[in-house]
Amino acid sequence: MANKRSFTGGATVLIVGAGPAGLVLGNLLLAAGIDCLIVERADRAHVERRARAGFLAADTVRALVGNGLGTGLSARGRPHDTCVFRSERGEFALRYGGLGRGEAHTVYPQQELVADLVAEFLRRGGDLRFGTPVTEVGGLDDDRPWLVALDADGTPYRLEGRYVAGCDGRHGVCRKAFPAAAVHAHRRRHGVSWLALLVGTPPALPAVTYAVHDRGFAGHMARTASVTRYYLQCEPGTDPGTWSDSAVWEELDVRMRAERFGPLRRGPVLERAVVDLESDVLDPMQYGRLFLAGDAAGLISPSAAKGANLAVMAAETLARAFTAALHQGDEEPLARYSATCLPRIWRAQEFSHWMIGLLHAPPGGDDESRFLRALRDSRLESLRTSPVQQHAFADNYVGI
Ligand code: FAS
Repeated sequence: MANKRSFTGGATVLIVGAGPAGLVLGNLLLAAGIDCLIVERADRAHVERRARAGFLAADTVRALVGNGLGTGLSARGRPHDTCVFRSERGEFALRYGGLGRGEAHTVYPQQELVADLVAEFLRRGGDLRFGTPVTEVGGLDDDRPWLVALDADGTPYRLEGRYVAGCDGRHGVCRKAFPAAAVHAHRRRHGVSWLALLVGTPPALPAVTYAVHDRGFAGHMARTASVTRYYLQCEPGTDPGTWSDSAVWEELDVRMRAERFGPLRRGPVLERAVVDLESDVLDPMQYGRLFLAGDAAGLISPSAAKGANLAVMAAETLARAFTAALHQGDEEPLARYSATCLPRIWRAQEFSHWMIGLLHAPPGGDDESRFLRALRDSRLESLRTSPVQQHAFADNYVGI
């Protein structure tokens, strides 16, 4: 517990984490005239440079543009309405933008969105404390929850508020503040790992391209006019440093079948990291005066590009609930926060799980592996041929 000297006030809503969830929440609360502050352990440059997602769903774009947070993405975001699937059988393009709800994605790198949200939060007069790790969250059953943060020279100080919003990601301090008996964590390791690559070349292909191959999955996703995201399925536990640039391009050529469908644009690999595909969902997403949003409330595999979109959905839902409680004294939306978000989170989890089955199957020669590969190919074939499947795909791929 921090000593008396370091108590320095607080705000009505204390937000931990300056990712998409925390920043969207903070901006919406300020717009509603609710004072809040954001504490972020990393420095501003790191937060604004961290490359992650890049596909914003139509609901997310509406929420951002509708709340005055879409200037950057409206100016520099690019519409995306088609994805391509490649396998031994050939290649097909699915223009999902004309199916289902008839909506498309917007390609806009998460780090650019985060930079826009930081600038807008500060322009709205927000208090955003970078380089300020939170070490403890407490008082959740009282009416003045608090958190302990470390200032620039590591001195702990305490902040108090009416509510705490835990937007500090999967490994943050907030989800750990939930008493074990108060929450159920649904978890799944999918047994699949991806080498996540950022390369310094313009996108080689006009659309997201998913390549199914017996050597493992490969994927191509645009990010900006000069940077492209690639994924290569790899062995769990792989050291990304063992993949040289030339090894990366040779393997991408094989799995993307460049010989058959055309060359990829080679260039320097800017970033490489291994992502183990795993998912978890915390239920409920709230305990006492602490409310979780984004990855803090649940992790979703990047197989269907839902992570950042779910973060914005939860932040918008939480902002509305805080506003109802603080402006109208209506606590119902807050009480129903988890019940409002969880069905959408599970729907996204279900689709992400389906995508993992669509894109991966074990390579082995045993009966089970051959059976799972045949299932994967049949799923792909019905997506290629069945209008019902295509509409369902479009609805889930863009919708939340
Ligand atoms: P974030 O993790 O973005 O933000 C949490 C913030 O809390 C961070 O800034 C962190 O520094 C801060 N924090 C943590 N602990 C703290 C503490 N104790 N005190 C103060 N601050 C603290 N999704 C896709 O859809 N497509 C992708 O291609 C994709 N790629 C990804 C690649 C990687 C490597 C990762 C990790 C995720 C990727 N995701 C992707 C998912 C990603 O987009 C997340 O879903 C999204 O960042 C979630 O946003 P937030 O919940 O705001 O959490």
